[in-house]
Amino acid sequence: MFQNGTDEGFVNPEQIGYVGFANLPNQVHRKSVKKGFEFTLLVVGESGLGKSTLVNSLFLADLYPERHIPSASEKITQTVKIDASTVEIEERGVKLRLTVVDTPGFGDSLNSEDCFTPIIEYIDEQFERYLHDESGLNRRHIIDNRVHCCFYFINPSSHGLKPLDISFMKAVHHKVNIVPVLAKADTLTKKEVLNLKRKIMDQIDEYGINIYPLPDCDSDEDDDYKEQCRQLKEAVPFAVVGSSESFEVNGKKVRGRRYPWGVVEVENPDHCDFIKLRTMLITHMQDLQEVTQEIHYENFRAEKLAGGKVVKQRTSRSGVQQPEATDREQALMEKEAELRQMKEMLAKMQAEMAAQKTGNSPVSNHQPRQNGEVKSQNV
Ligand SMILES: Nc1nc2c(ncn2[C@@H]2O[C@H](COP(=O)(O)OP(=O)(O)OP(=O)(O)O)[C@@H](O)[C@H]2O)c(=O)[nH]1
Ligand SMILES: [Mg+2]
Repeated sequence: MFQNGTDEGFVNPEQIGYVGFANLPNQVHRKSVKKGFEFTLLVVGESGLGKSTLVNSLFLADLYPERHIPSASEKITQTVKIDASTVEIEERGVKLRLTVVDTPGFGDSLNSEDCFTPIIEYIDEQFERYLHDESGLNRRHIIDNRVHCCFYFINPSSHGLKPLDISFMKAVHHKVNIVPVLAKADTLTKKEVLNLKRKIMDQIDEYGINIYPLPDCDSDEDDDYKEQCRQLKEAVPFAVVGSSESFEVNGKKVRGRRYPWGVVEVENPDHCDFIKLRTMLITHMQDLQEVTQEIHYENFRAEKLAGGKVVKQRTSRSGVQQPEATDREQALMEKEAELRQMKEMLAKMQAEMAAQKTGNSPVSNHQPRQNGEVKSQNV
């Protein structure tokens, strides 16, 4: 049997045929369940690493079993533009509006940073639109298209991260939750996967790249959940295999890749981390949304309020700490406090004047004014 996994005994917590987001109500209160979840996933990386194939295997094809699945002859073609597809799905009464944003892979162009500029612009545009809608009148029905998670695909045939991988991740790590993915894991042996994973994590540390930190689970969670969290953390970067074809293995139809020596099964946790990646996304969907709102969006908003001036970026959540106020926000808050004080003073003075006219003072701590003069305040 072809084995390429990194951890044995990982149990898919969901039933076959379900994506698993029906468990989301456990993560949030009822109001958002009624409204439904909005989630956007972005896939980025070098060209030909299997991004389009993976997102198709991950959600889109699975969600519509009755939908036409392309045969080998109509395979996924090279992605040439940023392509967002949205599906609205309902599982056991829970609604999810899922947008998958597929991007053209980085090519071999000399000025490679050019190829990721449109992706960064896309992320910023979604923040911009949200900020605009949030400051508008109809704030109840804002559609959240902000990018909540970015799968970054790493080439399995390089000996770790390339300079382009590092510069892309550093350019966006304060804008989006990065989840690194080791592409085409079927091209590596089990030992090679482990070594490459270690190397990539070392480089992520060394270059100060902030990837999405999978949250720790509470001590009162059950042991199975704790074990699942541990295995998910250990699997980063997730070594994945994608395929748009299905084969029959032991009488069961499975999505996979056929080799002369056997079939690599996409959804077999012993073969790759595909199921772990999907479980991670579902289990931490709520957290990914919160980090997007509290850190990445706040960074964007702070920078906007500072008039484009670069402000100190927050890259992680520390407890319940509120985002740092920028100089401009601070100045605004001080002005507001000043204004409030002046209004109070004015009201007090008017009350005193009225009391003097009627000859009785309503203010117990009334102080006689010098020369009976009231200075006008410039509010
Ligand atoms: N061995 C192997 N091949 C894969 C895997 N996933 C996809 N492929 C193949 O790799 C080729 C490129 O796949 P795509 O999904 O188009 O790659 P992409 O990253 O979307 O490429 P661009 O759109 O150019 O960025 C296709 O021939 C796929 O069949 C995988 O996990 N393992
Ligand atoms: Mg593609």
